[in-house]
Amino acid sequence: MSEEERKARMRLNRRQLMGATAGGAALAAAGGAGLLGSASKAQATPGAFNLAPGELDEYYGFWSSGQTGEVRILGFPSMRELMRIPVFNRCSATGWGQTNESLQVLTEGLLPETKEMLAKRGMKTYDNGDLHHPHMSFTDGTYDGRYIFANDKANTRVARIRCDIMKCDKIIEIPNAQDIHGMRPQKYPRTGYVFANGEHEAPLVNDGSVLDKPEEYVNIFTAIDGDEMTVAWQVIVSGNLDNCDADYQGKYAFATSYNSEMGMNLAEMTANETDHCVVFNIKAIEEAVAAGDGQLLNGVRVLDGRKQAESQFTRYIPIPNSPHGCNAAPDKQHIVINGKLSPTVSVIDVTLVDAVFEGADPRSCIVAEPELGLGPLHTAFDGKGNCFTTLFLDSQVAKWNMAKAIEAYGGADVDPIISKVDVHYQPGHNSTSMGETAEADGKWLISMNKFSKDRFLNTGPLKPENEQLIDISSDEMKVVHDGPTFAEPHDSIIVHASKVNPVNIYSRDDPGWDAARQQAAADGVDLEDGHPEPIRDGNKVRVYMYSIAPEFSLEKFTVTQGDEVTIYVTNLDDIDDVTHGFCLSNHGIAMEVGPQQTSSVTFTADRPGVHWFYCQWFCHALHMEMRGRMFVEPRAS
Ligand code: RUQ
Ligand code: CUA
Repeated sequence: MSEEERKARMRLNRRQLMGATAGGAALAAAGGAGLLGSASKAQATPGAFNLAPGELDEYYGFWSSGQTGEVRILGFPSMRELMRIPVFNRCSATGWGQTNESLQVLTEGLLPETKEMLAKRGMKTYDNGDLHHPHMSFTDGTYDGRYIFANDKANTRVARIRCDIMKCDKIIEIPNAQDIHGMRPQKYPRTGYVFANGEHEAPLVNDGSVLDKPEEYVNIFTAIDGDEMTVAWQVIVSGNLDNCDADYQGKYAFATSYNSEMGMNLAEMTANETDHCVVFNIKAIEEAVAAGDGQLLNGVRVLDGRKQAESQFTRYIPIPNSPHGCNAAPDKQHIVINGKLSPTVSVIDVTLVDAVFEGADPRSCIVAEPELGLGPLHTAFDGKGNCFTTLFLDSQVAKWNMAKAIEAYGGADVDPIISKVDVHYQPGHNSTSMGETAEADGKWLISMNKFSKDRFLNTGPLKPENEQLIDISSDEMKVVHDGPTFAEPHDSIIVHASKVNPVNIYSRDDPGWDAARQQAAADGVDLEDGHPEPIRDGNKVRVYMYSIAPEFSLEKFTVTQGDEVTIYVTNLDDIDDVTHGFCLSNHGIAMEVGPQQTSSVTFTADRPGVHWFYCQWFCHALHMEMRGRMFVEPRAS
């Protein structure tokens, strides 16, 4: 339809929505809140976390959900859950994992052998994921609001979320590696690379020719091109890679590595007194990749950076047994390696790493190693020279001073620990406001505790985790809020709201439904016009409709039993917050269709009869009336 016609249709629709038709003004108010003007947007009182109704948070929190497989958006510091972004999981509300558009994201990046394995099980993609680490893209050492990247430890994948629409647009499976765990974007000059740790070791060519010969197993460090979402290069390393981070110079990436023994069981894995932080020399690796060194495996250039290879790609810095977290400080100079089995954290000075690559003792870049307590897992920063380390076994967070820790390591008689606070219970990750950027602002800390035990009403044997909000604006840390969460927020980032600018309405040019656009063009249909009759193509039938609250453009359509039906719905409303849905009852079909979005879904119409479809996102006073019928004619036998 022409732009004029489209606008005319929408103007008409606005009048209806405002109550000129049945339903009345009061009912109309229940739909289309955006029409009535949004409430004034009050900013919270500085330092307050319990916001008044209508007040907006100062930060976005992007939260992992562990084995749930999604990313959650929280308002922070209020800790109100604002949105869930399905990624590796399935979502009944939005149709993620069911619409053709989401299936494309979920399937296009899978390895051929994975697709083959799943097809034998009647599946198109994995149903599950284990999403640990959501991190935003950087430009010049701080968040740039473009993307969130996240790992899937369960099925060796990395996903990207577009921050303009807050939807996942790419998922790739990482070849040659096993179980992506630690994952961080390059901080400088920009992202750039997304570094991804393969946690578990396996034969490099894992085709069954090598089984119980651990001496032939390897671990893989991967650099992904975050713009293209393709694997840029990989490096073979010794030991299991755990967490990682990048420096603020764009020269090195760092990864904690446990099990330098390459043991297969607990006793073997913890036999040695020391493990490592592996440092990756980005320039040396890029030069070797450009020169075609190493081997090409599954389309990826793989270099040998194992300890015994003594290459210029890596250095192995000895760290006390089984380090876990790896955190670059906002001073742009220090990397904190968290001891886990050792009560210490080890501080690397990035300015001393060049010398290590030139032959200096690998430990010569360690400038502090304060003993903080039992089970240090992760460290966050306030941008004022202080660090906050979770102590898993002690159920505490320790606040300590970087400069004092360095002085103490040099022999001075100073205690770097400033204070400790009890958390409930067993903290893993923690995050500070803007703390993993050069703009750390030292206002808030979140401690993501693995156990809540008695902190909330009993929910049966499975209990929520507990996140505690801690005010870090003074030396004495104050726990000010408990927040229960479902499985399992490993990690989070706290991003100032000024960095994130999502749109309210999709652009009709959005690449998200390119395939639908192409199919419609091939069928001679304009997605915005829909088509009065299903378009038949053998036993494939395509149904094109649009929606404007509170109507679908088709009140009925007819297909034949056994047809493979694809329904395209284009939401022509361009009003904030007027999302429609398409739910086909008794067919397991439901999807979200946001303002100006096109969504599609394909299924086989196997049930003769009358089947209602309806809009399942409350959109209008006449939302219940937004429905239509699919007739399935019995196949002539
Ligand atoms: S790493 S605590 Cu993925 Cu610590 Cu979860
Ligand atoms: Cu459209 Cu509810």
